[in-house]
Amino acid sequence: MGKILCNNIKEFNSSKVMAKSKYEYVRTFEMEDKCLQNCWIVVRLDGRSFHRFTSSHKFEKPNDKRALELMNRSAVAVMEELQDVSLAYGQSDEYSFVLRKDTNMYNRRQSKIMSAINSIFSASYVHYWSSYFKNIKLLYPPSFDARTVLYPSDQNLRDYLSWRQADTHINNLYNTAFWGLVLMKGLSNNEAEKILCGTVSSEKNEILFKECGTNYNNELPIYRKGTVLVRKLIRIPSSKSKKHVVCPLHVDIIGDDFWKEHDEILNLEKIKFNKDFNPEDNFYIVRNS
Ligand SMILES: Nc1nc2c(ncn2[C@@H]2O[C@H](COP(=O)(O)OP(=O)(O)OP(=O)(O)O)[C@@H](O)[C@H]2O)c(=O)[nH]1
Ligand SMILES: [Mg+2]
Repeated sequence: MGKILCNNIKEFNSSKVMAKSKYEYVRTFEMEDKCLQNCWIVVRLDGRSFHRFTSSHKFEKPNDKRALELMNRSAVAVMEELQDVSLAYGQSDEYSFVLRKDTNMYNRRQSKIMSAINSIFSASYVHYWSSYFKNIKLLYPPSFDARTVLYPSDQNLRDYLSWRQADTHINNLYNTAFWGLVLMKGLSNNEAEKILCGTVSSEKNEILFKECGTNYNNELPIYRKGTVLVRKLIRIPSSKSKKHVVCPLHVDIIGDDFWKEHDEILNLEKIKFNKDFNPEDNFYIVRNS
C-alpha cells in the first residue's frame, strides 16, 4: 500500500515539472527584497509586550539572570544554525544579530533572513525555557518582533552597537536605582520616580550608594554591559582537537579595545584561535560547525 502511494506522488511531481500550472504567474507578485551588497545586515529582535510577560512569570527585578541566560542560549541557537551571523549583542528583551557583509545567505533576501532568525530564536526560547526557569511553568507563548537594518560602513555598525550598549547602561542604571529605592528602601513607585526624575548618571550612582548602599560598579557585568556573543576556536582540556565555540562576553564594545582584540569580525577573517582562553569561562560548543 505504501509503495503504491509513493509511485503516485512521483508521477504527480514529474507532471508538475513538465507543465507549469496556470497559477504559476502569482509568483511574479513577490517583491524583490535583496539586501544591498557590501552592507552589514543587522536583525534586531525585541520581546513583544515583555512588560506583561515578565510580570506574569514573576521575573526578578530589575534583572533576572535566568531570563538573560535564556536569551543568550536562544541567540547561540541562531549562531549554531546560521554560520554567517558573526556577532550578536543582547540586553533586556532584545537581541541584535550581525551578518557578515559578504553573506550570501538566502541570496541576501531580507524577509527570509529576518524570519529565519526570529523563528530559530523564538522556538529556542520556548525549547530552553525549562532549563533556565526550572520550576516555573511557561504560561503562554512568548513572541518577538523583528526589524532589519543595513549599515554600509564599519563605523556605522560600531555606532549601532554602541547605541545599544549605551542604552543598556542608561536603562540598567535607572532600573537598579528605581528598584533599589522601592525594594530596599520601601519607597512607593511614585516616590522613587520623583527622586530619580531629571537626575544625571552620577546623581543616580550617588543615590544608589547613599540610599541603598549599592556601588553600581559592583553590579554584575551581564547587567551593566549586556552580552556580546563572539565565535572562537578553543582547545578544551578534555579534547585534543580545537572546538568551534561561541563565547558570551560582558565587556565594553564602545571603545577600540574590543574591536582590536576581535579584529577578525570587521576584517571578515576566519574564526580565531583563542590561546588565552580560560576553561573557567563560559562557552557554548557550536553543534553545526
Ligand atoms: N522584571 C524584569 N523585567 C524585565 C527584565 N527584562 C526585561 N523586562 C521587562 O521587559 C520590558 C522591555 O521593554 P520594552 O521592550 O520597551 O517593552 P515591552 O513591554 O516588551 O513592549 P514592546 O517591545 O513595545 O512590545 C521592560 O520594560 C521590563 O518590563 C528582567 O530581567 N526583569
Ligand atoms: Mg519589548
